[in-house]
Amino acid sequence: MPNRRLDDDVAYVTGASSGIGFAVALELARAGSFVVLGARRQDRLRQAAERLRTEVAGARVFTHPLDVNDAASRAAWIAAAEATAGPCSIVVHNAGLALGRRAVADEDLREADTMLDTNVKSVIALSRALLPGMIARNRGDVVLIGSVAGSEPYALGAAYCASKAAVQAFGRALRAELLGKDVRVLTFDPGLVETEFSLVRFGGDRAAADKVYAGMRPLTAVDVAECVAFALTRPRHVSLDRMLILATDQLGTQAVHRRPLPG
Ligand code: NDP
Ligand code: 8X3
Repeated sequence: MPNRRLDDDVAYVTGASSGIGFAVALELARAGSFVVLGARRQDRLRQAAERLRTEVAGARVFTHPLDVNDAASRAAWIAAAEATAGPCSIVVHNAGLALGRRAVADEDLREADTMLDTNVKSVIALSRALLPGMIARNRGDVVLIGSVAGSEPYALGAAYCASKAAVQAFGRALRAELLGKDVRVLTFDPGLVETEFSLVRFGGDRAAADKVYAGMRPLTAVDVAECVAFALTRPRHVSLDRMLILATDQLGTQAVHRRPLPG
């Protein structure tokens, strides 16, 4: 079955200023979708839009600032997107982060709140805003970017792992609610993807971030984005409900094969 085109789709992508979110926006633009990009960093959003227009002839792109943790910002992003690009037919809940590697006994509660707000509560809030339209039109795709951390939790990451387990549970419950509607819920659980994720997790410490991927072959954002685009371009009666995407050098969260570094 050839890939379906997404020319009639309008994809709203959160966290599109870098990493997986940007790569998904690019793949969806290639498939013909109008893409709406949201994130907090305006300069990076502008660069993302420029790159999309350079790489995809005739790309339809709209950017607007978005802080997924701010109700007014979410409402303004959706209003601007609807006015410019049209109603959302694909939402990619990608904005997310981990902060620190800490034992629960040493947890920084502000960091834990930020992870749960960004990775879980904003997904519920944005779904509350966008789902009624999808249900009324009987047409839509809800893409959730979870993580292998949601099903294989690890020490020193409890709050992040809990947030991603919540994303998985949310997706399964939503899928059950929407049975009988032409609204798919597609959850992707990547393993180690080399993006700005670890730099953010370690507060900008480049050496600590690089160590996460040292000696192994991590996934790239494009690897994940291609899986998302593949799922979205299946015929509408096919729902790739859950996809675990690991680096070949990685066995879940517990074991990573690393080669000696040169020198
Ligand atoms: P990046 O740090 O490269 O991208 C994170 C994106 O989220 C950025 O665009 C950032 O934009 C955005 N973001 C963060 N907070 C907010 C906010 N409050 N409002 C709006 N946007 C926000 O990391 P990844 O691309 O790797 O991460 C994307 C998703 O993938 C996350 O949900 C992450 O948990 C998940 N994931 C990542 C894995 C990895 O190994 N990299 C593995 C499994 C899952 P800005 O700062 O401009 O707002
Ligand atoms: C990001 C992947 O294994 O660092 O979700 O938690 S991991």
